[in-house]
Amino acid sequence: GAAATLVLAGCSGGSSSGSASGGSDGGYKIAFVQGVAGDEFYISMQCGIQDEAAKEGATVTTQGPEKFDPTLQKPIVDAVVASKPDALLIAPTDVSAMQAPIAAAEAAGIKVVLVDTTLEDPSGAVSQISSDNEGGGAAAFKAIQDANPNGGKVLVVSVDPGISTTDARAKGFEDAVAEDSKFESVGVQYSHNEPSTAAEIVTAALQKDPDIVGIFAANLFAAEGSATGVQQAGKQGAVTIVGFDAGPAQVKALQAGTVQALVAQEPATIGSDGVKQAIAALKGESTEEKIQTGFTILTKDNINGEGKDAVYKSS
Ligand code: T6T
Repeated sequence: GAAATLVLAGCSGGSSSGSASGGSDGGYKIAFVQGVAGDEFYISMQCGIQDEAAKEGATVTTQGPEKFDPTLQKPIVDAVVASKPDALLIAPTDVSAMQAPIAAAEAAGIKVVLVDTTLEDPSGAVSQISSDNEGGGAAAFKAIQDANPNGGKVLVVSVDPGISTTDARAKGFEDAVAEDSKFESVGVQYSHNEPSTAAEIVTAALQKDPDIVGIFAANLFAAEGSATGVQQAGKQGAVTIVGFDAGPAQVKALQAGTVQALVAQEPATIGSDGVKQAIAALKGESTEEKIQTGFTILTKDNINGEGKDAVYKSS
C-alpha cells in the first residue's frame, strides 16, 4: 500500500507528521528511502528529516526494504520515482547495484541527496552526507588498543562488501591496526546484517583463535550478534567489543559490560542536513557536495552523562 508518514514519538516538536498526500499545500514532497526498515539508526534519521521538513512546510514519506539488500531496495526506488516526489533522500544499500535506479530518479528530475551511504559515482546527486566512517573505524581501534595495552589479535565483523559506510569503517580500523605492531588482524568477516550470523562468526573465530582480544562490530546488528557470540563462547570480559552505533540495546550492553565502547553517529543531523540540501537545490540555491557529520565514543563512563543524548531513538 501507500507509504504513510508516521508520527514518531521520539521526534522532537510533535509537528513532524506531515501529510502523506503532499503537494497540495505548495510544500515540497520529499521521499526518504532507508537502508533497511526498523533500524534505529534510520529511525533517528527519519526524525531529523521530519522535523526539518515540518519547518519548511514539506511533506515526507518514508520506506525501507525488509533487508539491507539492493534487490529489495531497487523496487522501492522505482515506485518512488513513479510517484514523482520533488526530492529523494536515500541510503543506497550498495555502491554499484543502486547506481542505475538512483540515476533514473535523477533523470526524472528528482533532486537526490545521498544520506549515510553513498555510490561509486555520486556525481548526479545534489549532496552526500555521512559520518567520518574511516575516522570512526580508527577510533574504534583506539578503544581496543586502550583496553589491551599488550596488543593481540583483532577481528572485524562487518555487514556486506559494497556498502560504503561499513567498508570505510573496516578500512579505517584495519589501517590503524597495521600501524601498531603489537596487534594483528585476523580479518574482516561479513554478517549480512544478521545478528545470528554475526554471533556464529564470532564463536567460530574465537574457537579458531582463542587469543583474540578485540572485536570491532561495524554496525548495530553486527554489534548485537558479536556480543551474543562472545557470551556464547564464555569469553565475556576477556574480549573487548567496540560497536558502531548506539541503539537502546547497544547502550544496555554497554551498561551491562558486554560491550566496552560504542561509536555513536549523528543520524538526525544527517537527516536534517539532507532536507536542507534538497530544499536548497529545489530553490536553485547553492548546495554542498559533501557534508561530514560527527561521532561520539560512548563508554560506561560517559553514557549516563554527556553521552546520553547520543543514543538513537527506537520509535
Ligand atoms: O551503521 C548504520 C549505517 O550507518 C550503516 O550504513 C548501516 O548500518 C546502520 O544502519 C546500523 O545498523
